[in-house]
Amino acid sequence: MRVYLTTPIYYVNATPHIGHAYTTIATDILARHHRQRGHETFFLTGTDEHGTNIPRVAAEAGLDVKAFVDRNAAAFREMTERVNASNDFFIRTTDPRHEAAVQEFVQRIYDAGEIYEDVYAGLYCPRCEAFYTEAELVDGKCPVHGIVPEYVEEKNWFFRLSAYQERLLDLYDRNPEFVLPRFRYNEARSFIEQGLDDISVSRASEQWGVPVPWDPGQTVYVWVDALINYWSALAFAREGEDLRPVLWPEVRHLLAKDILKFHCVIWPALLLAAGLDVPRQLFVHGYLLFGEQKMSKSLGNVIDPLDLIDVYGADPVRFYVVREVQFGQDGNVSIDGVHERYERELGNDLGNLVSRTTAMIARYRDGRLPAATVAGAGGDQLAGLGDDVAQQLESFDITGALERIWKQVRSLNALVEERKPWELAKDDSGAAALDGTLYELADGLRAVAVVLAPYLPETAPRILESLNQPLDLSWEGVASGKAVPVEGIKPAAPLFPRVEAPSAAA
Ligand code: ME8
Repeated sequence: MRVYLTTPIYYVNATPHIGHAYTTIATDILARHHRQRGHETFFLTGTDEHGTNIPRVAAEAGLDVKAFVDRNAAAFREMTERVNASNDFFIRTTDPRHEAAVQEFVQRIYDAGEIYEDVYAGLYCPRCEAFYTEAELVDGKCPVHGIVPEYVEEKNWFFRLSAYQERLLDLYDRNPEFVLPRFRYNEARSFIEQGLDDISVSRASEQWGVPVPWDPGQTVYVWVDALINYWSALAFAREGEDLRPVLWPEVRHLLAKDILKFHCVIWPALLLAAGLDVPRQLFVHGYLLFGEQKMSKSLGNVIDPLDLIDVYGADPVRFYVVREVQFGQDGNVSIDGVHERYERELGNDLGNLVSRTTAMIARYRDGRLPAATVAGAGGDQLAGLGDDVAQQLESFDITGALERIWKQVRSLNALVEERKPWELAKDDSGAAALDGTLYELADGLRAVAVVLAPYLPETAPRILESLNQPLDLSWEGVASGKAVPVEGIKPAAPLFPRVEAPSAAA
């Protein structure tokens, strides 16, 4: 199986906030999971650096445009690294190789007769880099940014999007899982069904962009330029190799609902026009809200993921965002919430279980984990875990899969309470039951570490280390009885040490 996963490429008009980190983290969890299962996996993220807004914001910052985009692209790259994303490449749309690919792509569509010249007159939100009709505005303002759009009138090149309605509807009807979740599929499909207008794919007044190859006085509309990254990157992401024949169209795009129309409607149409295959699948997630509002730089209500990572580390932040908000829905996030889950779930449920298990093996068995001799009284504790999680992650249910794993953590904790190893340790009659119980706990934790590794890539190896188990994260490990007999297990240091509560730290 081949899996090519993408995040949107983020605008460098601002610096990253936790909403950007969110999509990157979710995509990373899927990429790590697929690699674990031996699937050929490629994970792409990057930055969107053209558009009418960028020169303006650069000027406000008193910087040359190129210096400005370099600085902010570096901030996104840093965010990507700090959340511990395992991306295979980081694309920047100012990369000359991407720019050349954009020209080649639009030329194909032009040669196919799907682009024509006309006059554009209408409303444009420079923050969205999108055109709006009067009907789409809220109180005359952009529905996303709440700013009054600009009236634009210029000669543009237009793409015959309207001609793709039937083909798009057909695509949706043949692939009921083309867009997930289902309500987003319905949203995209009904948008297409309402009828599509041709779209402007060039700007006459903007120099900061990729020149239209047959009319170099104009630049390619930033959204067309940006979408093409998913295709262009494959040509040069790996030195000396063209991955396009290998990985296209095995692509799964992840994005939030703000950019559904561009990805679920315009992008497949552009691909069809260029004679290319449409993406395999798209997953549209919701918004992280802060104080019930969409977090965004322009609204000024953002959480900086790096500040949180400084305090809690990357794993707890990764864990929090996908656990707190059902992936696909909107949900509130807060700094107190991060702290609460850090203490209660990571510290108590998981961290203490590792501490207790290793401490009991050290104390009652002198650090020795015997081979599995006693079948657990409760049957196979781990039955179904691997299959359930794999199935949920295949349908992008990142939150559901994590809950399934947490159920396992809770049942291991329940096992300790039920079997009471400290009582079994009182005399020899309990020796076999104690061996069996300690084995089940260690083996269960080992399997949990493997299945959790995509979510907690730093913590998982530490769990295996504390149990002196091989650092093998392959999927086969998500099953019972794979813990190997070892010696020298010591009481583990806390995985999630105490952190000052945010109010105290502030
Ligand atoms: O739209 N909650 O870039 P962008 C959840 N350059 N996700 C959020 C979020 C929030 N509050 N805020 C941002 C662009 N995101 C274009 C994309 S792709 C060819 C071009 C995430 O910087 C989410 O993935 O505005 C959303 O779709 C994306 O950042 C928008 O990033």
